[in-house]
Amino acid sequence: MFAKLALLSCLIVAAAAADCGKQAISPSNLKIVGGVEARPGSWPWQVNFRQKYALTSGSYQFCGGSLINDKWVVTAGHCIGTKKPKVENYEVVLGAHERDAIDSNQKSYGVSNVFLHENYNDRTLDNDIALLKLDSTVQFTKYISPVCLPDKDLQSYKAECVVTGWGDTETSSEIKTLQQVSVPIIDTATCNQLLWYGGDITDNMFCAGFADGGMDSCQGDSGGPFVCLDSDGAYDLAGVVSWGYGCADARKPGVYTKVANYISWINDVITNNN
Ligand code: 4AZ
Repeated sequence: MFAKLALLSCLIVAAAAADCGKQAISPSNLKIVGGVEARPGSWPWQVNFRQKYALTSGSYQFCGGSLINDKWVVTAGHCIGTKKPKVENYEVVLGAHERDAIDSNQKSYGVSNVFLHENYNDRTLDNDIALLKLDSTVQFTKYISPVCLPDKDLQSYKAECVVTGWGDTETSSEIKTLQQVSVPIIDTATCNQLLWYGGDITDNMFCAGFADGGMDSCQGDSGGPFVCLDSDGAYDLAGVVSWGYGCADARKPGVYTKVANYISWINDVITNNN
């Protein structure tokens, strides 16, 4: 986090949706300018996506993700990449606040299967989305619970949206607690202007941030949640941290995968592989 200053599937989704997007621990004030440390447990769908070291024991956080039900995580396609992933090297930690330290509220899961979007393009980052199936069922706690999938257009979110992660910060790359920053959605016509992204923003992406920069997601936040408060008081996973030119630079806001375009893809993968 950069702080510069089908029927069955319908039933499954409905069951998840009833209890999604609400935290037992309310987040700290989002109106603070700049990224701040999150209140521990206040983003209970945040996934600490880790890879095991090849030669020594242990693992390192390389991406984020979002828990969407008791078995499935949404992340970015580029966190997986186009080479066949070695699922045995992945680790999904839920309920974490410190990036690396282990505390009593967190739980670690293995990944049994990975589903990269069939049309993921690693050059344009179009369709930058993937699903992870966990190797066992998640028990929800005060610190671990799922986010809702979006059921509306981006423009209809009235409240501010928030991005969370353990990615790089300007002040120090050594901030190791979960950070949050509130960034507004920028319309794609603006974001595709010549001095901005000059047409690289597809209909499967959206931009969020400020014309002058200053607040943004950054390297290491990829795959993580961009959530917006719905009128029903629950958070929806509007975006997945995808890419950007640098971090927090003027006219180069963060770019996010538009999750609303993938609802039937997500439901199909889950229904066919549960
Ligand atoms: C990355 O490399 C990355 N400023 C993530 C987000 C942004 C840029 C880069 C957005 O993972």
